[in-house]
Amino acid sequence: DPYARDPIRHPALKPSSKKPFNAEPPPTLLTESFVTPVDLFYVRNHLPVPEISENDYKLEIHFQGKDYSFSLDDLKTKFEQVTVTATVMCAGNRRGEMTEIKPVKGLNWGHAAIGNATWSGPRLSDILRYIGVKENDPSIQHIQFEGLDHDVSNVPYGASIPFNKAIDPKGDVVLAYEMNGEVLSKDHGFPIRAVVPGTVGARNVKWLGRIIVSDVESDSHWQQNDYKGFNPSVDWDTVDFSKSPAIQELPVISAICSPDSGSVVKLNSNSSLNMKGYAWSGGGRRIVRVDVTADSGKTWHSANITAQDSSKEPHHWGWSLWSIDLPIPQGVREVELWAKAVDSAYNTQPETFANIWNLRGVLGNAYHRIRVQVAS
Ligand code: MTE
Ligand code: MO
Repeated sequence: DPYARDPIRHPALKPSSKKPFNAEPPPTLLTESFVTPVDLFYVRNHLPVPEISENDYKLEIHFQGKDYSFSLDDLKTKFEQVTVTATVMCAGNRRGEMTEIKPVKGLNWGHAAIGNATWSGPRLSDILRYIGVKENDPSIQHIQFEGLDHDVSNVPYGASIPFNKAIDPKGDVVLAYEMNGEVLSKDHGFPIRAVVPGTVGARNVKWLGRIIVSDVESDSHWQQNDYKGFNPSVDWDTVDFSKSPAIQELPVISAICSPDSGSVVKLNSNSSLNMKGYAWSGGGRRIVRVDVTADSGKTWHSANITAQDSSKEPHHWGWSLWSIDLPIPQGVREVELWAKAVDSAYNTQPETFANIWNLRGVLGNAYHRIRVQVAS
């Protein structure tokens, strides 16, 4: 069993698959802290967790026919060390809601396949410059990453990001060896992970083993034939993966984490209900507003942003937490609560999943709607 040496996980993580391990925490725990605790951070593995010894670890970089190699010590001492606050989210977060429209292919995620952390290590842009990569070199278009995890035929997990993102010091791509100030855990990529802020989880390659400076995207399955969006009418007979770009920046999203969907809630004495959630947007766009309604949009209220870091858009990589005491009409027994966020480019979320449905169930960012019963 290639999964026999996988790490022990926190019992609160709810698996949608055990081998490989994929799990998310209960949504109500997500809004308890701005920085998601490591052991409650969702896990999305495609393959067994690789065994890597710190002393033998080498990061290989391939550039113009040459291979460069860095030990963990090199990465920790040769370059300026930075700490970046960044949210990582799976493209399939909230897939379960999309499935209610029509089945899709993919793990059945709820709305907690997202987490916010601080990541520390050297900047990728500094390392690339160190080996002689020039920012204006027209022959370089993509930076490819390979993980040290591989399938039974020895094919590693792989992905790539645009060169512009990688070489831009303000792009804040970090080769992290620490998460929330602790040594990176096995599930989250020990000893080194590429953290690509503002970019879909799939490109934040864990157990980073090799970087390839290239004119083309990664040819991996995950870059070419997965993690792409499609027209809602495209099905498995008509889909052509070569026609859609690989997802990089993610669109604006929000979700209600408390109360729990389907729960029985008690109103405050002034007939209001406390609601909490997260909101985030890709590409370094900050959340500027979260709107909520208890009457299907007749009346919208703006929630209070309760936690957000001070970095400025378009380099704002962390999520925002929000909270509101929302007035609930008197005498109501059941109420539907909706939330939608607005980012610093005034992008907002689509109303429903019906018109953004896609066969892989990715990019599910419609208004979040939950129903709760009101206790008498
Ligand atoms: N990196 C490697 N090497 N192998 C993987 O399976 N999964 C990717 C990405 N990086 C993956 C990987 C996907 S799809 C996501 S959503 C994130 O890691 C999940 O990161 P996490 O497990 O730290 O939350
Ligand atoms: Mo993912």
